[in-house]
Amino acid sequence: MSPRLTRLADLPRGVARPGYDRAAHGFGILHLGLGAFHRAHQAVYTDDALAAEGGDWRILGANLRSREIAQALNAQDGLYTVLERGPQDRARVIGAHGPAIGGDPAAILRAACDPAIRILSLTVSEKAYGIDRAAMDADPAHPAVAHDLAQLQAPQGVLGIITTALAARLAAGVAPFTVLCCDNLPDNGALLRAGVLGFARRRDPDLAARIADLVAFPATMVDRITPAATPQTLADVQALTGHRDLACVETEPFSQWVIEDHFPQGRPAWEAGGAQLVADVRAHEAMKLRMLNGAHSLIAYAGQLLDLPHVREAVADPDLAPLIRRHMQAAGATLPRGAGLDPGAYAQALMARFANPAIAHQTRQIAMDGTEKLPQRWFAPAAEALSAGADPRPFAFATAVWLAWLAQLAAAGQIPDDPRGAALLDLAQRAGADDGALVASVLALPGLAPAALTGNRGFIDTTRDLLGTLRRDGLRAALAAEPR
Ligand code: CS2
Repeated sequence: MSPRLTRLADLPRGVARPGYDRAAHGFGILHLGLGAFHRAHQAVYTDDALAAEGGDWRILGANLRSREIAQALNAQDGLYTVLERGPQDRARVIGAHGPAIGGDPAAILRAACDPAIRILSLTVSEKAYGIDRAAMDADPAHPAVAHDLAQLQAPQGVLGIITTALAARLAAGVAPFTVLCCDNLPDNGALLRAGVLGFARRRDPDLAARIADLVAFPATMVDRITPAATPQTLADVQALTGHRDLACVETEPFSQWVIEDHFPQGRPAWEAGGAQLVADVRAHEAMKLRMLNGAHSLIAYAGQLLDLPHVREAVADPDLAPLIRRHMQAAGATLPRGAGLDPGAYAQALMARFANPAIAHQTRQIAMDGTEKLPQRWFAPAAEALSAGADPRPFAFATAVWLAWLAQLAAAGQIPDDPRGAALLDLAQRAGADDGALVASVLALPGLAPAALTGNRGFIDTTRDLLGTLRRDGLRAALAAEPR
């Protein structure tokens, strides 16, 4: 059996490795959310930054709940392999991580108070934050927020840990860390800032005021398609590196990171890895969320209905592909002009990335957590399309596909994999065969769709009619009937 990956010395020649002496660099980043995406994205940029310019910027990784990845990393001295799946698989071992924390919020809080930590970054997924996006405030109904408001000294959730750590640092005269949200949320820096301030206000208005004054929350656009690792990932990594690696990830060759350059306590030289440090990320972020992620969600639900397990099969489907392009075009048309974006070229590049034959990105995985993802992916651009006088039909179509998928699950008594799954199941079962009732009741879920959309008769009726066609004739027939 191959040895476990624990050191760099005996890796084969073709495997790239850290271009710096790991022991010579201290830790400067605490990262929450050790999922595959972080390991394939920010950690790689940090590895490049350490090689190019050094600094004490290695990453202390932590998962709030699960222990598995932290245990795997700890057994491997923090080392793991990124397998880049292109025309040829390429392996690279990342050295930026060190000891990791798994499922131990008290240890995370201690680490967050360490003066050496100057950046706290996050990829915890949309649903973990507990932010009421409509009110731009902490959501006291979110289980982690509710817990943490009651137990200020033993927080378990994102807002509680960040706020308690900042309070302790400020009280001790330690400079606050910069908070770097790397999740696919709209205006993610401002959103997390609003959540933290809302949480802090509930415990102490003075603390909230000091955080507002002193803490930076730069926004980011993050992008790298990173499917969950499978036994095949492990086997291919083992074949390339000669080592067993239980923390390896596979990803596409493409990677993009656009970061608002606001780091009062400094930052790694991420531009060495190709990151773009800019004054304002909003236009880039909207393009990515609406075109890439928006198309992804359409592909996910359509793929589930058509039995297409992977994104690459969806974009190769002659009926579906034109509507994926139509969706991207409609999303692209909502983007700000004069921001230097080229939505046409971006759409083309996306279709090529989605088609990557070496990447098996499951439609089932992307279909998760729709109520957390669709507001920024579909409903915000749909409302903007309406107010600009554009035809919102592509967004109505996507919405109808999602609702048809929900109805199909509900008919089988299955709860969708979504934080509001039980409510969705209930609404779909109550609506039964009534398309109008399903559209109206689901879109009326608080915070899901803007009033400009739910109050627009044309949009609602079009969605209802499309849902009717989808349920009566099936998605194939609906695809064929759609203008493109
Ligand atoms: C996907 C994203 O699962 C999903 O919802 O749309 O994870 C997507 O692959 C990444 O944002 C790509 O950067």
